[in-house]
This record gives sequence, C-alpha cells and structure tokens, in this order.
Amino acid sequence: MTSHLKKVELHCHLEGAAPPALTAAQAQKYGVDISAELRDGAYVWHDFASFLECYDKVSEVYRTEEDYALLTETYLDELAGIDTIYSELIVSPDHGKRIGLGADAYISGICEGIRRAKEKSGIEARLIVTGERHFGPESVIGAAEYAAKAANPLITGFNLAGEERRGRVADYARAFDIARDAGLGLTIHAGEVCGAFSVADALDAVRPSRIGHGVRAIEDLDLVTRLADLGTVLEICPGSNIALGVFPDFASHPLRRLKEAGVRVTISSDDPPFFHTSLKREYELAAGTFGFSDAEIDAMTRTAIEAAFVDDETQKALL
Ligand code: ES4
Ligand code: ZN
Repeated sequence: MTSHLKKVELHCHLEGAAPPALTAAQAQKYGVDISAELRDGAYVWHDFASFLECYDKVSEVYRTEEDYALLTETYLDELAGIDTIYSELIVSPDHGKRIGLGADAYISGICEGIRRAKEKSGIEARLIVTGERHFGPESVIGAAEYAAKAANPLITGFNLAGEERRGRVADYARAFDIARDAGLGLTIHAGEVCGAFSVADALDAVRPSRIGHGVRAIEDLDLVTRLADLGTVLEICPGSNIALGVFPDFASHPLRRLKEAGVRVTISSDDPPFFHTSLKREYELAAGTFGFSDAEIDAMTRTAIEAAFVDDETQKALL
C-alpha cells in the first residue's frame, strides 16, 4: 500500500453489487419480470427480510457463466477506478444452483471476471464462499463442503450470511469446522440484525478472525473488550447499517466508539446499489461524517490487508 489512500474491501456480496442498469438488461434478456424489485433504476425493499428476498430475485437474472464473468468484471473495474487494490467478494454457490447454473460454472464465471479485471488494472480479488442461513443448515454445510473440495486458489474464505434471526451460530458450527480444516479464512455475519449475543455466539462457537458487521457488540461493553483483546477484525459497512435501520443515523453509528475501544475496524460497502452506497462513498463518510484523518483511514486499510484471506506473498505486495 505504498501510495496514499488506496482502498481495500473485505465485505461485498457479488450479487449485491449488481448495477441496476445491468440487472434491468439481464431481466429483459431473459424475459423475467422484476418490476416489483427494480423500479426507476433502484432496488425496492423495505426491511431486512424484504431486502433478502429482493437480493435473491435479482440474483435470478444472472444465469450463465458469462453473466457472472460480466458482473464480476464490471464491479472490479468500478473498484479499480476508485484506486481499490484488493477486494474480497462474498459469493454463494447456492445462488448458482438455484438458477440451474451449478456451483462450478458459477465460480468459474466469477474467476474469469477476476482474470479480466486484473489484466486491465492489476486489481487483486479473492472469493469468500458463503452459506445463507435462510437456506438452512444443510445447505450451509453443502457450501462449506463445496468450498473445501473446490481447491480453487481464489477461494480463500468461508462466511455465513442471510437471515441472522434464523437459528444460532452453533447450529452452523460443523460447516465452519469443514472450512477451517480446508485452511479457509473464517468470517461470520453477526451483530447486524441481532444484538450483541449474536457476536458472542460467533466467538463462542467458531472464533472467526473476522466478523461481518459486529456493530451491535456496542450494546455489551464487556464484549467490545473481548473483541479488542482477541484482535477480531470487524468488517463494518456504515451505509448498509443506516439503510437497513440498524442505527437511526450516522451520529449514533458506533464505528468511532469501537475503534477508540481498541477494536480492529475496517470499512466496506456490503451491497452497494441496494443501500445507495459505494466503496468510494464509505471512504468519504469515514473522512467527512466520522471525521477520521487520512492517516486513520490508511490505518484501517492496512488493517484490512493484514486481515485479508490471501497468501503471504500477495499480502506483502499490497502492504
Ligand atoms: C446481506 Cl447486509 C446482509 N446481511 C446478511 N446477509 C446478506 N446477504 C447479502 N447482504
Ligand atoms: Zn454482508
């Protein structure tokens, strides 16, 4: 990270990054009616459950290997255009299966998109395979088994996303054992829709090196201390949190308080067009709304590189 204010993203759902215009073109190509989910160039949802439904519906218009190559290339090109040097994309083989593409073709399309983008700009990207809580514990185990067996050098992590109110983290512990045994980095969505207990659950049942969001840990100051002591890295997505109503406004968002308590924080965009944000805007919010200095923002980017699920050689080149 030799030059100043380069960007790194650890937490972005690939289908959640789909530009509305591309989704509209895809829907037209396949004759799918998504007028309930995409209106006037914006995705339509009103709460977390309807957001997840909208996300699943939008995913249905990406159907072929080439559709996924194009989606991936488009997003990574956009990131490279704002000085992003590294991106971890959260991908869900179950979404590939749901549209009959199959997990292998889904992943291979995405890898082709990474290759094309890297050829143009040099941007590095890795994949975090995710299970979705709302597809059930069996499908989450299937996703972990897939990630473990794929032995694809670009698949470097395993995640748990989806409906956080469905079950407890311990119900998915077996999936994380499989992923851990395969040498994958582990991260879990927790403390976003559910409270601090969900973050404690993740630490107790899995002890991942990173947590997606984790922001509601702020409701339990002993837990905040535990996160700081463990060095757990939080993938914080402020724009997503405000859009979903996790906090009413940026003034009450705990990013600064978590950082000041010694928690290792990083910033990401989550599902940028769904939440009317972008990685560029998240970095601008960090500087403007949260008032972090350039040095503090660079330190968060460095934390993200240190926490990245990437081989040592690539990591050194990023630093
Ligand atoms: C997600 Cl913001 C969020 N939380 C949980 N699961 C998700 N999948 C896509 N975006
Ligand atoms: Zn997420």
